[in-house]
Amino acid sequence: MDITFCCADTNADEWLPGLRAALPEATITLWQAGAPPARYAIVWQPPRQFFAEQLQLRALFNMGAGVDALMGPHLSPNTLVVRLNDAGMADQMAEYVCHALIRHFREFAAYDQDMAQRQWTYREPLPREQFPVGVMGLGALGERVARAVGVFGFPVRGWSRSAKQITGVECFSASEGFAPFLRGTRVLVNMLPLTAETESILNRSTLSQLQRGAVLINVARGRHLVEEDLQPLLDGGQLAAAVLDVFRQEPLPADHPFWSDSRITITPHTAARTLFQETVAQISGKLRALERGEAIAGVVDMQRGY
Ligand code: NDP
Ligand code: OXD
Repeated sequence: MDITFCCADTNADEWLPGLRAALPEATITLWQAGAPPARYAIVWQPPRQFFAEQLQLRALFNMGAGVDALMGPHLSPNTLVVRLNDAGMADQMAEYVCHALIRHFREFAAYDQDMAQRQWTYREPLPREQFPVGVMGLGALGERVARAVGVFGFPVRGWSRSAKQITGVECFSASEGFAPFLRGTRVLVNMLPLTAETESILNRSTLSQLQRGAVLINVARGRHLVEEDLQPLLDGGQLAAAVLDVFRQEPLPADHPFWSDSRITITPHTAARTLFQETVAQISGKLRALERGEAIAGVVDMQRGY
């Protein structure tokens, strides 16, 4: 089994020994331009030249959950694209979203300001029924997030492409379910994959349908949000705050207006990181299953784009 490894922003000195230890029967090499064609690849945002040269791949393993950076006509139709399924990311997403939600609900930003001025100020508890949380995307990560939010007693709603039943979550689906889902949501969490259907789905029109004083938590992809629509919605009070982990341009440019807006919390695409042990175990297990001719989870449907 020959495997080429081509992962941007990834420490190959750590990953290659880990993968070789998990797959001693394989030959695993760091991809470089002109390398011979391999049967399998492990990638994260590979350059176009990689696709131009690696034309005989049986399967391409993405080192993340989102495959948007891989999609396009450069992919051979004979290559399976396999994404990470959870691999330790669902718990991280649940932590991130619950933190952002509770920080807003319990007004911790206001307490930070009070503390800076040595002020001892009580704030009245807010009724949690007034903070229904809506999770867009109920897949490997979104379902975990929805369940985690439910533990704190917030009303939870979810929206997905196909109809779902999840205990404790009011589920909506497809385009006809979108408007009722938005209407009853105050805290909107985006956990969708980026596809032709979901690009720019967070915009003036959709965000205006949320309950007034809404909060946006975008932990999926920057291209889901029409960035220029955000600050006018905050100015008008339709949105009270936004917590953004992902941006159209990453790193977020130093002169971007979001940096200086105290209503917007920015983190550097870190909501759920690819974890070494879980990822090595998942990819090596799937590679072996494929070699045995077994079906594996996480194969991307190229028509749907996720
Ligand atoms: P999944 O593929 O498991 O789940 C995707 C969910 O979105 C499914 O419920 C799917 O519906 C739903 N969906 C897709 N298209 C539509 C649509 N047009 N309308 C309504 N619902 C739709 O993905 P994951 O949960 O594993 O990951 C989600 C995304 O999170 C990734 O694609 C990635 O972009 C992002 N991510 C961000 C990270 C970060 O650190 N910020 C880290 C990891 C991932 P159905 O169930 O019916 O198919
Ligand atoms: C992913 C990511 O898609 O880290 O896994 O964004």
